[in-house]
Amino acid sequence: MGLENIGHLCSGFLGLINTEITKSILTVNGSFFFSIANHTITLVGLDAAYVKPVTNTYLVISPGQTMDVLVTANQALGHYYMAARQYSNTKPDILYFDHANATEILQYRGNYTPPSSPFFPSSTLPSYKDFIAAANFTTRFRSLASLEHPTNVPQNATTRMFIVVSMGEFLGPNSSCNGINGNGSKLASSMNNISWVNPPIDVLMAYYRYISQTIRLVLITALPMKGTKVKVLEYNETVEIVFQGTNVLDNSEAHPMHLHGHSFYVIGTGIGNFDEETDPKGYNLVDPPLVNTVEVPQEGWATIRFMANNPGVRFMHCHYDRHLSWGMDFAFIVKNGDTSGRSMRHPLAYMPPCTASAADHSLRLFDFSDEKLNTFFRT
Ligand SMILES: [Cu+2]
Repeated sequence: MGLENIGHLCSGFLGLINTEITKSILTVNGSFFFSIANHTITLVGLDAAYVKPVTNTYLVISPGQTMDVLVTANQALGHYYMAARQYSNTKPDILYFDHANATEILQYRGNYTPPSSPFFPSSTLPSYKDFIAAANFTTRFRSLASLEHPTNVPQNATTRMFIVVSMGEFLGPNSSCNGINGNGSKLASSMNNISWVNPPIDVLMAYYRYISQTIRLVLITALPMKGTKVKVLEYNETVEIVFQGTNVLDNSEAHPMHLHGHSFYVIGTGIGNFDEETDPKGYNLVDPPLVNTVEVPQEGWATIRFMANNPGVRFMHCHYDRHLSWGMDFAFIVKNGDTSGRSMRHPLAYMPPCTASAADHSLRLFDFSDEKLNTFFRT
């Protein structure tokens, strides 16, 4: 934050980054509401791309997201709190999270007697569980889509993926964990039931040496499989991903999905199970926001599209640290284009030999074709 000495009627620029500092699980590794007492704020950028201005009395920001916000100092000379508090998008009965407010003071320049205590945005900072307030803000994002800043939304997709993002558990009868049901289990996260395991060598070197067969994935259950799975994309493929949240283990929450190396358009989002017949009819292919993190809503879905034009290994993961470390991750390998400027560099000729076994180099490819939509939610 940086509005501690602003002139009257001046406009200030505020860059907000949710850095998801991990103090402990369920404390500050979360989404946040933000508001400034007596002032409106105008969102003009998301993840370094312009959006049509959104003026509001508060905002909500997910882990990993960045926002550019304008504030005009048009109130009486004084001191005003800028305050943030957690937006807890878990079940209503989960209350053991950090309820502290993070604050700084917006302080006007000039000759005046400051109040004994700054004003606090009591009426505009939403409450911790205000799902409606969060949705009312995030559903207003639109790209600028002007002549100077046009959009380039893929109108069709050459690769379609349906990815279920879910919580789960690993059973461990000999574990020292009490587990979520007292059964010694450990919490897990997964994407299409695969809980990511960091490979013993880097994925790019594995790609240069070995690629094995496509596999079919099992349906989503509370017991994911551990694995290191990647999806290989041709250069310039247009990719569509539908992310579907679940209520497995009665544990639905939002997941801010983040892609390395590419921005993507968020063309649709909704609550409940994605309907492949009706939901695509509501896609925004004109001015969707261009971002690198999208929050898949609690018990809902989100659809993104992007062009795979940045060769390399591109990690995709939930930006909640705990979900990332529990396995809600996978990687794309974007293949080279037709020129050296559109290609990864070759590995160095004098790269030291890898000591991992050949089996460790074997990566398997996602195949989403057998997924059944109606199995993802508990009944
Ligand atoms: Cu997550």
